Amino acid sequence: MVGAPIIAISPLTLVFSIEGGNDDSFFAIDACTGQITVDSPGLDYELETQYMLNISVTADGDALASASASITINIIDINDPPELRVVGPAGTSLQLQENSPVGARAAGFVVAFDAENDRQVWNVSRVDPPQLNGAFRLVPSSPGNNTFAQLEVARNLGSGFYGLLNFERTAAVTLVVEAVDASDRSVSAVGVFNLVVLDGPDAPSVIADQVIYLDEAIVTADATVGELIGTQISVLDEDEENVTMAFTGTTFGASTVGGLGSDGTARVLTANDLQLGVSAIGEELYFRLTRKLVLTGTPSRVLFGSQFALAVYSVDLTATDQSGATGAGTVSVVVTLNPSSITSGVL
Ligand SMILES: [Ca+2]
Ligand SMILES: [Ca+2]
Ligand SMILES: [Ca+2]
Ligand SMILES: [Ca+2]
Repeated sequence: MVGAPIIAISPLTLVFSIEGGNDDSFFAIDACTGQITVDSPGLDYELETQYMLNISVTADGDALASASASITINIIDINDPPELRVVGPAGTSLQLQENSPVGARAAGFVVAFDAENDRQVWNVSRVDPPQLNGAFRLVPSSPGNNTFAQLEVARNLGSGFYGLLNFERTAAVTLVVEAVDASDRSVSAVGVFNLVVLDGPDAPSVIADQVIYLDEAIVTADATVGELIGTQISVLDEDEENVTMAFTGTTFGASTVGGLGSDGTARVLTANDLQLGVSAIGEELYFRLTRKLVLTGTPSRVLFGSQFALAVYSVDLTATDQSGATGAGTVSVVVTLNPSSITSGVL
Protein backbone atom coordinates (compact mmCIF):
# COMPACT_ATOMS: atom_id res chain seq x y z
CA MET A 1 0.00 0.00 0.00
CA VAL A 2 1.32 3.43 -0.88
CA GLY A 3 -0.18 6.19 1.29
CA ALA A 4 -3.89 6.74 1.79
CA PRO A 5 -6.47 6.30 -1.01
CA ILE A 6 -6.83 9.25 -3.37
CA ILE A 7 -9.78 11.37 -2.29
CA ALA A 8 -12.26 12.50 -4.94
CA ILE A 9 -15.71 13.84 -4.14
CA SER A 10 -18.61 13.19 -6.48
CA PRO A 11 -22.14 11.73 -6.20
CA LEU A 12 -21.33 9.55 -9.23
CA THR A 13 -19.33 6.31 -9.40
CA LEU A 14 -15.66 7.15 -9.86
CA VAL A 15 -12.96 5.22 -11.71
CA PHE A 16 -9.31 5.90 -10.89
CA SER A 17 -6.35 5.25 -13.20
CA ILE A 18 -2.67 6.09 -13.53
CA GLU A 19 -2.13 8.11 -16.67
CA GLY A 20 1.55 8.94 -16.42
CA GLY A 21 4.79 8.70 -14.46
CA ASN A 22 4.58 4.92 -14.06
CA ASP A 23 7.10 4.03 -16.79
CA ASP A 24 8.59 1.09 -14.83
CA SER A 25 5.10 -0.12 -13.80
CA PHE A 26 6.11 -0.15 -10.13
CA PHE A 27 2.66 1.10 -9.08
CA ALA A 28 -0.98 0.21 -9.58
CA ILE A 29 -4.16 1.94 -8.47
CA ASP A 30 -7.44 0.38 -7.38
CA ALA A 31 -9.95 1.72 -9.90
CA CYS A 32 -12.77 1.84 -7.30
CA THR A 33 -11.03 3.00 -4.10
CA GLY A 34 -8.16 5.04 -5.50
CA GLN A 35 -5.65 3.14 -3.33
CA ILE A 36 -2.18 3.12 -4.87
CA THR A 37 -0.18 -0.07 -4.33
CA VAL A 38 3.28 -1.38 -5.27
CA ASP A 39 2.74 -3.64 -8.27
CA SER A 40 6.23 -5.02 -8.95
CA PRO A 41 9.50 -5.32 -6.99
CA GLY A 42 12.61 -3.25 -7.62
CA LEU A 43 12.02 0.05 -5.84
CA ASP A 44 15.47 1.20 -4.77
CA TYR A 45 16.19 4.47 -2.98
CA GLU A 46 19.75 4.38 -4.32
CA LEU A 47 18.40 4.39 -7.91
CA GLU A 48 15.36 6.69 -7.64
CA THR A 49 14.26 8.66 -4.60
CA GLN A 50 10.95 10.02 -5.95
CA TYR A 51 8.16 9.22 -8.45
CA MET A 52 5.51 11.62 -9.80
CA LEU A 53 2.31 9.83 -10.86
CA ASN A 54 -0.38 11.50 -12.86
CA ILE A 55 -3.69 10.14 -11.48
CA SER A 56 -6.93 10.59 -13.32
CA VAL A 57 -10.47 10.07 -11.99
CA THR A 58 -13.44 9.72 -14.30
CA ALA A 59 -17.15 9.86 -13.33
CA ASP A 60 -19.34 7.04 -14.62
CA GLY A 61 -17.15 6.40 -17.64
CA ASP A 62 -17.74 9.90 -18.88
CA ALA A 63 -14.41 11.11 -20.22
CA LEU A 64 -15.66 14.64 -20.11
CA ALA A 65 -16.45 14.46 -16.39
CA SER A 66 -12.91 13.85 -15.23
CA ALA A 67 -10.17 15.39 -13.10
CA SER A 68 -6.51 14.66 -12.62
CA ALA A 69 -3.88 15.27 -10.01
CA SER A 70 -0.17 14.86 -9.71
CA ILE A 71 0.85 12.60 -6.82
CA THR A 72 4.39 12.55 -5.47
CA ILE A 73 5.68 9.28 -4.02
CA ASN A 74 8.85 9.61 -1.94
CA ILE A 75 10.91 6.42 -1.59
CA ILE A 76 12.13 6.01 1.98
CA ASP A 77 15.72 4.81 2.37
CA ILE A 78 16.31 1.65 4.39
CA ASN A 79 19.62 0.04 5.38
CA ASP A 80 20.35 -2.54 2.67
CA PRO A 81 22.38 -5.66 3.50
CA PRO A 82 25.53 -5.94 1.40
CA GLU A 83 25.84 -8.20 -1.60
CA LEU A 84 28.73 -10.56 -0.96
CA ARG A 85 30.97 -12.08 -3.56
CA VAL A 86 34.53 -13.23 -4.01
CA VAL A 87 36.95 -11.66 -6.43
CA GLY A 88 39.78 -14.17 -6.68
CA PRO A 89 43.00 -14.46 -8.68
CA ALA A 90 41.35 -16.96 -11.02
CA GLY A 91 37.64 -16.21 -10.70
CA THR A 92 35.32 -16.67 -7.76
CA SER A 93 37.55 -18.70 -5.40
CA LEU A 94 40.08 -17.63 -2.81
CA GLN A 95 43.50 -19.32 -2.90
CA LEU A 96 45.81 -20.18 -0.03
CA GLN A 97 49.08 -22.10 0.08
CA GLU A 98 48.99 -25.28 2.15
CA ASN A 99 50.86 -25.25 5.50
CA SER A 100 50.39 -21.46 5.72
CA PRO A 101 51.34 -19.96 9.11
CA VAL A 102 49.17 -17.83 11.41
CA GLY A 103 48.55 -14.43 9.83
CA ALA A 104 49.02 -15.60 6.22
CA ARG A 105 46.33 -14.23 3.90
CA ALA A 106 44.58 -15.93 1.01
CA ALA A 107 44.84 -14.42 -2.46
CA GLY A 108 41.61 -12.71 -3.49
CA PHE A 109 39.01 -10.70 -1.63
CA VAL A 110 35.58 -11.18 -0.13
CA VAL A 111 33.75 -8.06 -1.31
CA ALA A 112 30.74 -6.46 0.40
CA PHE A 113 28.85 -4.22 -2.02
CA ASP A 114 26.85 -2.12 0.42
CA ALA A 115 24.59 0.70 -0.78
CA GLU A 116 25.35 2.76 2.33
CA ASN A 117 29.04 1.73 2.53
CA ASP A 118 28.36 0.52 6.08
CA ARG A 119 31.19 -0.98 8.09
CA GLN A 120 30.84 -4.77 8.21
CA VAL A 121 31.66 -7.08 11.10
CA TRP A 122 33.04 -10.15 9.33
CA ASN A 123 32.54 -13.66 10.57
CA VAL A 124 33.56 -17.02 9.10
CA SER A 125 30.63 -18.91 10.59
CA ARG A 126 31.27 -22.41 9.20
CA VAL A 127 34.00 -24.29 7.36
CA ASP A 128 33.89 -27.61 5.57
CA PRO A 129 35.81 -29.85 6.30
CA PRO A 130 34.83 -29.17 9.92
CA GLN A 131 38.33 -29.68 11.32
CA LEU A 132 39.06 -26.26 9.81
CA ASN A 133 36.33 -24.55 11.86
CA GLY A 134 38.00 -21.68 13.70
CA ALA A 135 41.00 -21.87 11.36
CA PHE A 136 40.30 -18.58 9.59
CA ARG A 137 39.11 -15.03 10.17
CA LEU A 138 38.17 -12.25 7.79
CA VAL A 139 39.85 -8.88 8.20
CA PRO A 140 39.45 -5.60 6.27
CA SER A 141 42.05 -5.55 3.49
CA SER A 142 43.28 -2.20 4.85
CA PRO A 143 42.31 -0.22 7.97
CA GLY A 144 38.92 1.43 7.50
CA ASN A 145 38.11 -0.42 4.28
CA ASN A 146 34.39 -1.28 4.44
CA THR A 147 34.25 -3.17 1.16
CA PHE A 148 37.22 -5.53 0.79
CA ALA A 149 38.06 -8.24 3.31
CA GLN A 150 40.79 -10.88 3.25
CA LEU A 151 40.84 -14.38 4.66
CA GLU A 152 43.59 -14.86 7.24
CA VAL A 153 44.90 -17.97 9.02
CA ALA A 154 43.77 -17.53 12.66
CA ARG A 155 45.59 -20.37 14.42
CA ASN A 156 48.47 -22.78 13.98
CA LEU A 157 47.27 -25.49 11.59
CA GLY A 158 50.45 -27.56 11.61
CA SER A 159 52.18 -28.85 8.50
CA GLY A 160 53.04 -31.97 6.57
CA PHE A 161 51.08 -35.19 7.08
CA TYR A 162 49.50 -33.86 10.29
CA GLY A 163 48.75 -30.40 8.88
CA LEU A 164 45.08 -29.37 8.70
CA LEU A 165 45.53 -27.04 5.71
CA ASN A 166 46.79 -29.87 3.57
CA PHE A 167 46.65 -29.95 -0.24
CA GLU A 168 47.27 -33.70 -0.40
CA ARG A 169 44.24 -34.38 1.80
CA THR A 170 41.84 -31.45 1.29
CA ALA A 171 42.42 -29.25 -1.74
CA ALA A 172 38.91 -27.72 -1.69
CA VAL A 173 37.46 -25.93 1.34
CA THR A 174 34.00 -24.37 1.63
CA LEU A 175 33.50 -21.22 3.71
CA VAL A 176 30.23 -19.81 5.03
CA VAL A 177 30.86 -16.09 5.48
CA GLU A 178 28.68 -13.56 7.25
CA ALA A 179 28.83 -9.76 7.09
CA VAL A 180 26.88 -7.94 9.82
CA ASP A 181 26.24 -4.18 9.76
CA ALA A 182 28.38 -2.77 12.57
CA SER A 183 25.74 -0.14 13.50
CA ASP A 184 22.63 -2.30 13.04
CA ARG A 185 23.13 -5.98 13.84
CA SER A 186 19.74 -6.86 12.33
CA VAL A 187 21.12 -6.19 8.85
CA SER A 188 23.42 -8.91 7.58
CA ALA A 189 24.27 -11.05 4.58
CA VAL A 190 25.62 -14.58 4.18
CA GLY A 191 27.72 -15.96 1.34
CA VAL A 192 29.13 -19.42 0.60
CA PHE A 193 32.54 -19.38 -1.08
CA ASN A 194 35.30 -21.76 -2.11
CA LEU A 195 38.88 -21.73 -0.90
CA VAL A 196 41.36 -23.54 -3.11
CA VAL A 197 44.34 -24.98 -1.22
CA LEU A 198 47.50 -24.79 -3.34
CA ASP A 199 50.22 -27.42 -3.28
CA GLY A 200 53.38 -26.43 -1.45
CA PRO A 201 56.42 -28.19 0.01
CA ASP A 202 55.82 -30.56 2.91
CA ALA A 203 58.37 -31.43 5.54
CA PRO A 204 58.60 -35.18 6.17
CA SER A 205 56.56 -36.49 9.10
CA VAL A 206 57.64 -39.32 11.38
CA ILE A 207 54.37 -41.14 11.98
CA ALA A 208 53.30 -40.68 15.59
CA ASP A 209 53.06 -43.32 18.32
CA GLN A 210 55.22 -45.92 16.58
CA VAL A 211 56.54 -48.80 18.62
CA ILE A 212 59.53 -50.79 17.33
CA TYR A 213 59.67 -54.28 18.79
CA LEU A 214 63.04 -56.02 19.10
CA ASP A 215 63.09 -59.61 20.21
CA GLU A 216 65.37 -60.42 23.12
CA ALA A 217 66.78 -63.37 21.20
CA ILE A 218 68.05 -61.02 18.50
CA VAL A 219 69.44 -58.27 20.65
CA THR A 220 71.28 -60.67 22.96
CA ALA A 221 73.01 -62.51 20.13
CA ASP A 222 76.26 -61.37 18.55
CA ALA A 223 75.86 -58.20 16.58
CA THR A 224 75.64 -58.43 12.80
CA VAL A 225 75.97 -54.93 11.46
CA GLY A 226 73.60 -54.23 8.58
CA GLU A 227 71.06 -56.92 9.35
CA LEU A 228 67.52 -55.55 9.43
CA ILE A 229 65.93 -56.17 12.78
CA GLY A 230 62.72 -55.12 14.47
CA THR A 231 59.53 -53.73 13.03
CA GLN A 232 59.70 -50.82 10.63
CA ILE A 233 59.68 -47.09 11.27
CA SER A 234 57.34 -45.15 8.97
CA VAL A 235 58.07 -41.69 7.64
CA LEU A 236 55.80 -39.96 5.18
CA ASP A 237 56.71 -37.18 2.77
CA GLU A 238 53.61 -35.95 0.96
CA ASP A 239 55.66 -34.54 -1.93
CA GLU A 240 57.05 -38.06 -2.47
CA GLU A 241 60.62 -36.89 -2.02
CA ASN A 242 63.28 -39.28 -0.80
CA VAL A 243 63.96 -38.89 2.90
CA THR A 244 67.02 -39.63 4.99
CA MET A 245 66.66 -40.31 8.67
CA ALA A 246 69.04 -39.97 11.58
CA PHE A 247 68.95 -40.26 15.32
CA THR A 248 68.57 -36.82 16.84
CA GLY A 249 71.09 -37.40 19.61
CA THR A 250 73.83 -39.88 20.41
CA THR A 251 72.29 -41.01 23.69
CA PHE A 252 68.63 -41.86 24.11
CA GLY A 253 68.79 -42.36 27.86
CA ALA A 254 67.83 -45.20 30.13
CA SER A 255 65.02 -47.63 29.65
CA THR A 256 61.80 -46.32 31.16
CA VAL A 257 61.05 -49.79 32.49
CA GLY A 258 63.24 -52.64 33.67
CA GLY A 259 66.87 -52.53 32.69
CA LEU A 260 69.51 -54.35 30.71
CA GLY A 261 72.65 -53.76 32.73
CA SER A 262 74.60 -56.56 34.38
CA ASP A 263 74.97 -54.41 37.48
CA GLY A 264 71.19 -54.09 37.80
CA THR A 265 71.08 -50.45 36.69
CA ALA A 266 69.10 -49.41 33.66
CA ARG A 267 71.26 -49.61 30.59
CA VAL A 268 71.57 -46.40 28.60
CA LEU A 269 70.82 -46.81 24.91
CA THR A 270 73.12 -44.96 22.53
CA ALA A 271 73.18 -44.36 18.79
CA ASN A 272 76.02 -46.89 18.61
CA ASP A 273 73.64 -49.65 19.65
CA LEU A 274 71.35 -49.10 16.69
CA GLN A 275 71.63 -47.92 13.12
CA LEU A 276 68.99 -46.87 10.65
CA GLY A 277 68.67 -48.25 7.16
CA VAL A 278 66.15 -47.75 4.38
CA SER A 279 64.10 -50.79 3.48
CA ALA A 280 61.70 -49.16 0.99
CA ILE A 281 61.48 -45.88 -0.91
CA GLY A 282 58.31 -44.16 -1.99
CA GLU A 283 55.78 -41.81 -0.54
CA GLU A 284 55.99 -43.82 2.63
CA LEU A 285 59.43 -44.80 3.76
CA TYR A 286 60.28 -47.62 6.08
CA PHE A 287 63.39 -47.59 8.18
CA ARG A 288 64.56 -50.42 10.29
CA LEU A 289 67.23 -50.93 12.85
CA THR A 290 70.31 -52.54 11.39
CA ARG A 291 72.53 -53.33 14.32
CA LYS A 292 72.12 -55.43 17.34
CA LEU A 293 71.88 -54.28 20.88
CA VAL A 294 73.73 -56.67 23.14
CA LEU A 295 72.04 -57.44 26.40
CA THR A 296 74.10 -58.33 29.43
CA GLY A 297 73.15 -59.60 32.83
CA THR A 298 69.70 -60.61 33.97
CA PRO A 299 67.18 -57.93 33.01
CA SER A 300 63.91 -57.31 34.77
CA ARG A 301 60.74 -58.05 32.83
CA VAL A 302 57.80 -55.70 32.67
CA LEU A 303 54.47 -56.03 30.91
CA PHE A 304 54.33 -53.57 27.99
CA GLY A 305 50.94 -53.73 26.30
CA SER A 306 50.33 -57.43 25.72
CA GLN A 307 54.01 -58.37 25.77
CA PHE A 308 56.68 -58.68 28.40
CA ALA A 309 59.32 -56.04 27.87
CA LEU A 310 62.89 -56.14 29.05
CA ALA A 311 63.39 -52.50 28.22
CA VAL A 312 61.53 -49.58 26.67
CA TYR A 313 63.48 -46.71 25.14
CA SER A 314 62.34 -43.42 23.72
CA VAL A 315 64.32 -42.67 20.56
CA ASP A 316 64.24 -39.25 18.87
CA LEU A 317 64.55 -39.19 15.09
CA THR A 318 65.04 -36.45 12.53
CA ALA A 319 63.84 -36.95 8.95
CA THR A 320 65.25 -34.74 6.16
CA ASP A 321 63.83 -34.56 2.63
CA GLN A 322 65.60 -33.71 -0.63
CA SER A 323 64.70 -30.02 -0.21
CA GLY A 324 66.34 -29.96 3.22
CA ALA A 325 63.05 -29.70 5.13
CA THR A 326 63.14 -31.62 8.39
CA GLY A 327 60.59 -33.29 10.61
CA ALA A 328 61.16 -34.63 14.08
CA GLY A 329 59.56 -37.56 15.79
CA THR A 330 59.92 -40.01 18.63
CA VAL A 331 59.48 -43.77 18.48
CA SER A 332 59.45 -46.29 21.29
CA VAL A 333 61.94 -49.13 21.01
CA VAL A 334 60.78 -52.10 23.05
CA VAL A 335 62.98 -55.12 23.70
CA THR A 336 60.54 -58.00 24.17
CA LEU A 337 60.96 -61.18 26.15
CA ASN A 338 61.69 -64.21 24.01
CA PRO A 339 59.48 -67.15 25.09
CA SER A 340 62.47 -69.53 25.05
CA SER A 341 64.08 -67.58 27.88
CA ILE A 342 61.13 -68.06 30.21
CA THR A 343 62.01 -70.31 33.12
CA SER A 344 59.88 -70.93 36.13
CA GLY A 345 60.17 -68.37 38.86
CA VAL A 346 62.01 -65.81 36.74
CA LEU A 347 58.99 -63.59 36.19
CA1 LIG B 1 23.90 -1.33 4.37
CA1 LIG C 1 50.65 -31.42 2.50
CA1 LIG D 1 52.63 -30.71 -0.83
CA1 LIG E 1 58.89 -32.78 1.18
